[in-house]
Amino acid sequence: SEALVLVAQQGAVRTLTLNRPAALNSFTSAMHVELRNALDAAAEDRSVRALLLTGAGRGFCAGQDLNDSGMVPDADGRVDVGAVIEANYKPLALRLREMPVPVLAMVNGVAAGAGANLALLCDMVIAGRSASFIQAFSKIGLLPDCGGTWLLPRLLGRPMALGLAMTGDKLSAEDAVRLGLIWECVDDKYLADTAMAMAQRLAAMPVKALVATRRALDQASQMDLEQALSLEARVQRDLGHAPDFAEGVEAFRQKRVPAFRDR
Ligand code: T3D
Repeated sequence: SEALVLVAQQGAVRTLTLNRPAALNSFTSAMHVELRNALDAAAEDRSVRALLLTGAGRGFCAGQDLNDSGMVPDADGRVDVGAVIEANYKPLALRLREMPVPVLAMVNGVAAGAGANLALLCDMVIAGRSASFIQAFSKIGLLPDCGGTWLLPRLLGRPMALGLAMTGDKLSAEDAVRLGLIWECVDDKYLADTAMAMAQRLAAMPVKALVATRRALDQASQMDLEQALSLEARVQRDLGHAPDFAEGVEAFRQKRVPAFRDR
């Protein structure tokens, strides 16, 4: 049977493509397993220096597949949605935030429910003009999962976060840029080239420092200034001892392009 997650590599950029286009790449348990395995393989492979996440066909990801067998009611006649979150969405979200390389979402179409928050968990999001983001959860009596409750108020502030989560209204890619929710929106025909160019650009950068930056930003958001300054000193000390820093400074002095290798 065909892979539910397609894996490809161009240079140092690993591309993972959710591949259930007939159901807008919504998540089954089987697709979760394949995505976890693909993320683990990318994390372990030193030749990978950036990750690009996208969807096959006209959608990015429509969240949980509402027809998947995991959705079948238990003996009490109730669906254990919490178990699905613990088993599948929580490990996915943590894996994405702990990837040892920058992670870029290329949102090629609708991103709904957990699919929207999957994109927003990534380090950068580039969307096609026809793409959209929908916090679909409220319409079926759930709350935003896959990190939504944590991400949305941080990214948008409480008013927009709650408004989008309560209404489940569709947010266009252009509005998502305007709100600062995503990095960029480009015409659909330029999406693949634009996203790959950005992924290649990140892959050529000091990846170890980029990942340390992601981690420090998230940690500092829970700190006061003094704690954040101490965190910066601690992380900067480590980065300053890493070969990439020596290479960056030497390349600057020699007026040449640096060759970064750390990961
Ligand atoms: O266990 C748990 O539930 C816990 C996890 C929860 C996390 C979640 O993600 S909850 C939210 C689940 N997602 C949704 O509620 C979104 C449902 N989908 C939609 O609202 C719409 O499909 C979209 C707005 C995303 C797109 O609309 P549109 O008109 O462009 O496409 P469509 O015609 O609705 O969908 C195309 C096909 O994909 C269609 O199949 P068909 O009729 O051609 O055979 C549709 O049924 C299928 N599809 C879309 N989303 C899902 C889906 N099939 C299963 N599950 C889906 N989520």
